[in-house]
Amino acid sequence: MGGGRPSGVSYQSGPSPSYLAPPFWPPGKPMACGDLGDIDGDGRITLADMDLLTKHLRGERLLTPEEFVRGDVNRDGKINILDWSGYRAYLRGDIQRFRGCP
Ligand SMILES: [Ca+2]
Ligand SMILES: [Ca+2]
Repeated sequence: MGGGRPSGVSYQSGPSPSYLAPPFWPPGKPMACGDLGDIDGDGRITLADMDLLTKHLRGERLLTPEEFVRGDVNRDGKINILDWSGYRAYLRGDIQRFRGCP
């Protein structure tokens, strides 16, 4: 079960998951506040972060406690579809800040 993955992690500039990436989406955005939303710690909010959240929701790769905190973009203490929707809105430019921003 589980099998720890190295925390450095492997999201280079490979193809984005097509189900998450309609062509009009930007490749990534700067962070809105602190490190909130930057699950993989590369300094930007990108589809790679959203993909980690998706994998967590699917149970394919659970977030570490640190990743969990960064991925809980509405800061309700849970990771669920509301956070996923927050990423989508942020990456699409529908919102300028995550709900969890101070
Ligand atoms: Ca990131
Ligand atoms: Ca949440």
